[in-house]
Amino acid sequence: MAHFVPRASFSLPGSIPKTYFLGHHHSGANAIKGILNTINLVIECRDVRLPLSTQNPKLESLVAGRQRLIVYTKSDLCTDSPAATHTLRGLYGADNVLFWDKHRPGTTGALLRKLKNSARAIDALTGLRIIVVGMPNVGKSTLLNALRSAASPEKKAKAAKTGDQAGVTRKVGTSVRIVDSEEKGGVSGGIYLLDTPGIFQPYVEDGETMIKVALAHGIKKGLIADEILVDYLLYRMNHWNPGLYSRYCEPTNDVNEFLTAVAKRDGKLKAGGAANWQEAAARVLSLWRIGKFGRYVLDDLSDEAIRAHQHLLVNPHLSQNQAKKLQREERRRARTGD
Ligand SMILES: Nc1nc2c(ncn2[C@@H]2O[C@H](COP(=O)(O)OP(=O)(O)OP(=O)(O)O)[C@@H](O)[C@H]2O)c(=O)[nH]1
Ligand SMILES: [Mg+2]
Repeated sequence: MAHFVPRASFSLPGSIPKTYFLGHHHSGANAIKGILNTINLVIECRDVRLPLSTQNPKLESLVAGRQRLIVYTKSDLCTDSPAATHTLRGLYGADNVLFWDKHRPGTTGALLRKLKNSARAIDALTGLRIIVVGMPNVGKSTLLNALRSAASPEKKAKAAKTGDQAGVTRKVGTSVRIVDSEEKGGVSGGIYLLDTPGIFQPYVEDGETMIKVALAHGIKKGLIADEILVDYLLYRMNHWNPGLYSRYCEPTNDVNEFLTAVAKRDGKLKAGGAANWQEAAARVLSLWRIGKFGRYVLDDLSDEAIRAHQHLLVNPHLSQNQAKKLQREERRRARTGD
């Protein structure tokens, strides 16, 4: 077999939206702003596969100067990028960062211990009031439920609704008691957590970021066609390790060839036996989302890329007016469905 050469770059289709800032993101951001002065600690959740792309400049300015803990969620999905955790800890300081995985109770326990320490440090009669913020679908509500049931195993019912799509939580929740007050064996005043709706960024700087966020279900399904997402994933897999999909086909840069192989192997066929690319694409994406095509960080975490990202957070390419115009167009598109 000839030596396989992956594509050097991914050519972005022109149709990729650059904004997904919807009405409930706007009202959610205002609601968060309105209650921040009653809050002692901000937990900001970011998807560990997208540590930079799920850092939201809008939230950044909202919570600036507040005590903050960054929780990188879904760490079960980035085990193939071991250096990433080291880099991210280094960026913020190990004490301000935690890697969380809903399947590993130890990670929830570590977070709970941190929160109890913070509660003891402030020793307020009103307890420690925490708000959980982040981009859509990063796992905020799942984290709240996990903390609550770790602290009170007898509470079996979920306090917050969760689901693998953007926009499950629509409003700032009522505060949920995670840890009881001192007289019930907890910490002074107790620990309370407020869930919030995922807030999208006013706009993203490039189409590739939007594709990455779409892969992780951070925007509405279907906004970017599944076939485009699979093509991008194929491009990335070819750089990580083309063997990731060897059960389907030889290394290829041709998404149609890949999808045809998946369709044949996994029975995603139309009547008559032709490959159903749409169903094959959906299959590939759902397998990737459970780690079956590698558990890699999608963002570039080189020093240079991190510096460029931090620069853009402070100096965005688009003016506020240009961003607002894009948002208006996007809202109109969402309303009219075109
Ligand atoms: N693999 C994995 N999946 C997770 C983890 N945490 C959350 N999820 C999944 O991610 C999806 C989104 O979780 P939610 O808790 O609803 O996310 P959210 O941030 O509250 O989303 P919005 O309310 O839509 O903003 C769900 O399918 C969760 O099961 C994790 O640690 N690992
Ligand atoms: Mg939620």
